[in-house]
Amino acid sequence: MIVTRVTTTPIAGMKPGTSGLRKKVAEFSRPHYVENFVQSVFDAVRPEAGFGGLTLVVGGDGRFHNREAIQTVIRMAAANGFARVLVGAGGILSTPAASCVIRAHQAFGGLILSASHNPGGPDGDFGIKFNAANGGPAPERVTDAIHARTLAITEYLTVDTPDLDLDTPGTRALGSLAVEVVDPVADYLALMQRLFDFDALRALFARGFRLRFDAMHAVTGPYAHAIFERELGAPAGTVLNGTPLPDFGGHHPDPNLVHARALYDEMMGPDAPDLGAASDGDGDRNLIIGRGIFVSPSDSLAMLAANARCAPAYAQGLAGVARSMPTSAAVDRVAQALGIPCYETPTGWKFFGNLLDAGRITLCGEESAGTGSDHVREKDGVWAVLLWLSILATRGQSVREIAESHWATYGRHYYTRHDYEDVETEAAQGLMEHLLSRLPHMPGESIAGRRIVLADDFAYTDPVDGSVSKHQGLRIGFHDGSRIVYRLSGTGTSGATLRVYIERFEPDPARHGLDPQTALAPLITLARDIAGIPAWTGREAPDVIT
Ligand code: VG1
Ligand code: CO
Repeated sequence: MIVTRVTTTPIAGMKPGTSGLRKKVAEFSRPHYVENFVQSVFDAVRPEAGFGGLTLVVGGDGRFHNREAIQTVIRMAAANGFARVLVGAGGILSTPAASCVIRAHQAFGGLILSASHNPGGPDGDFGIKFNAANGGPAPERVTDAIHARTLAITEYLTVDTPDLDLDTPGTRALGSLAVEVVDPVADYLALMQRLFDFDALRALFARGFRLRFDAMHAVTGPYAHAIFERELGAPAGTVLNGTPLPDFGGHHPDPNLVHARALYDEMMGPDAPDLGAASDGDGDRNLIIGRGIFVSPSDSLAMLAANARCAPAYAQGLAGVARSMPTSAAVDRVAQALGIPCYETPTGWKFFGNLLDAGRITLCGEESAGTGSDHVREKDGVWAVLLWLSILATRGQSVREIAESHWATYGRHYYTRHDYEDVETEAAQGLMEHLLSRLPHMPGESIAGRRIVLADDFAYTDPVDGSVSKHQGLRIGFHDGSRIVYRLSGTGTSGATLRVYIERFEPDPARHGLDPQTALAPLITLARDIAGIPAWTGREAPDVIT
């Protein structure tokens, strides 16, 4: 095997965002693009002794360009001296499964090829992220080093070989590199069997419980078919859109109330199943809808935390919990009642890694439909559904009953997120900068009858390693505990997306049955006015409301 050193020059714009590097497929298809980024990752993380003896995990969500990129990564892994590559058959590994495989096989790390909830296909998005030996997304220190390297790169290493067969399980040699094509589901299924009582869940389905899981033609199809239908005995047809397609069937694999509308409508309909769920492109998100009731991700996190003991893995209780800053404080109330710590981190799963590794938290989540635990180092869509199923099986109640009793106990955090997508970048930045400049004067002011008690630019000091992350979103808090947060997305690939997060606490059970848009209407108006959203963006209304 002859290693080729290919001369290259830096390509601008390779700064990983909230979750890896995401760009249009057209950009990733440019000569040297994937190679430059992958070599920069290798250069940034290479141990002093090199990659000899080490294992790299590779897989993706099956989107357009997945296979081409995997072939490139494998050649470069061989040239860079790795001993072994584990690759999911068909190039498939969901993000949580990749995390699981890295941990189960003591790999050095992994490259996950996905742009997650972003659309796919030739005109869609592609992405790459590096996960470390703990199975979790590289922390900022590492992504900064990768970015620095992309700006200084002069060459990459590869080998000249024909494409490898990625579909037939088994081990093949590429020079001194062993390429093992593995079942993408096996390790993950084994882990789920250790965490949950599969007999109890089988009994639930045997009693006629009805689940509808929309895999959105994305990566969770094979996992959902194997676990819900084959292992747990849910009837065929439980899993919808279960075959991963390179363009996700032309749909946007984002499990929200806009893109998973058909599931939502079915769950609100006359003969709705007991539980409706969906996951995103790379399988790390979860949408939870009960019969006639949508459970917001922030509420879902709180309800999972309050009921986690229903699954064997969490029967001993939780060490602590964490949520991203824009996520509602519903889980904080559960933590307080349980007498366990609750951490508030910036947006992005990488910020949970240290807390999980240190054993400070067991469960964590984000308002963007991400929930997970210490079983892997990623959020995990199928896992969240299994935990919900465990709770429903143990409590023998409906999703609605569980939600309503939760609110009666802890109070309800009305919550919504309004997204303004593909806004002109300068306009979005102008809005944020202008707002930022006004924050220092805000505390003490009253607007529309609400007194501002907090106005800041959220910064986070990691309690484990002391690292500081600044500029993580603008927060405005009011005397009654209600809150507005503004952030610019770090996962988009064109223009800017402004996210506005709005929250209000309602202690009175007589007022827990409102539509969140109604319950939050005055705050929604306030959020628009404070930031001058129409004036800056030219938009009168958000594109997506969740
Ligand atoms: C979004 C979500 C964030 C999530 C990230 C990756 O980031 O808000 O909570 O961690 O996507 O999720 P942003 O910067 O666009 O707000 V995934 O499922 O796309 O990997
Ligand atoms: Co995702």
